[in-house]
Amino acid sequence: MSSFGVFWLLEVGLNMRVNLQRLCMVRVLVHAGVIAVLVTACGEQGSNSQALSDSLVERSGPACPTSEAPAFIAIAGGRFIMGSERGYPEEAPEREVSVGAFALTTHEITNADFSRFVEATGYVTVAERAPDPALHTDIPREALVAGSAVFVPPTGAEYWWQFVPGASWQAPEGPGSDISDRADHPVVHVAYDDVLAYANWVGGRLPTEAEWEFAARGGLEQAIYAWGDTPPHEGTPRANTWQGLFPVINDADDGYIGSAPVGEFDANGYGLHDMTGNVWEWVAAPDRQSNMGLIKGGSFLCSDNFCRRFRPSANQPQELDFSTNHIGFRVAFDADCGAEPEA
Ligand SMILES: [Ca+2]
Ligand SMILES: [Ca+2]
Repeated sequence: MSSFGVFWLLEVGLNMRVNLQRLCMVRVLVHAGVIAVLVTACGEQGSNSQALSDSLVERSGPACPTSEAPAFIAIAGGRFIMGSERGYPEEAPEREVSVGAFALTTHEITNADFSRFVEATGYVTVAERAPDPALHTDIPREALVAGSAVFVPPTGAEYWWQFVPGASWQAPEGPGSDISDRADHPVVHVAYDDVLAYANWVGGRLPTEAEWEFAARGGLEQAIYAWGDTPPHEGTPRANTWQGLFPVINDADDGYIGSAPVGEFDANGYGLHDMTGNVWEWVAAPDRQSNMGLIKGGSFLCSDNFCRRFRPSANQPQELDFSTNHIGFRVAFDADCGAEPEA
């Protein structure tokens, strides 16, 4: 499995993205007009944890919940207008799409949920696996360490995403941090294989992008947000996003600088929480060949001045073998498992 990272260097009206394929996890510094890219790690692993991962990621047959499945709600499906012509260019065109009946967990998968999975299976996430030096002879051995990307508020001209050795779902900000007081927060630092492995364990799968967007809209037709057309920051906060000037001023008017416990904000029309913000959510990737997938919903880092992708129609490309501290997921189930649609 190859691994590479994408970091966003600047977003001033447009996205300027640098694809660093085969450089894997990188640390990007922007200083005095000079961009320095430091290779720090790649994502190959030939150990038992890789074999375990492979065995848990593959699935077949209907996606029906096991006894370990978190709370979910059945959604009847239907036709809806997907996308938007009032957002970023990639959201267009608006098109009519049909979605069949399915079910979706009411919350983002939490640290407590993921802990049960790891305890039961011994699964080791992508971010926790040290790269295999034999597969990366061109990279200094000391640079091949496990870790993940963490948002670090800049104090100067440095870039705000940093590769932190040792950062993982159990240590979201790196060594010294933990999740002891975040059991009900969404799990983060999970790459695509990690979320597939968890979904398989609970009998589920990832929602398609269309299913996710249909669910996020909560029955509203072409509303800008999951609750209507009122911006998230007007009146009572409706979601955990970023208020203030990203990336330096986080007013936290919604009560949270980072992630929030799942379900802190009102559910949408289908009874689903945090389809807007808190953490981004993986949706099913059409194929694995390109190593690119999509995430939906925005996160606690999405602000009006930087990334207004906390709308149902928005999306963001994401490398499948890449993890950060603002990407999580929720799980879908098929409809033919005996659950009666409630929405
Ligand atoms: Ca917030
Ligand atoms: Ca979310």
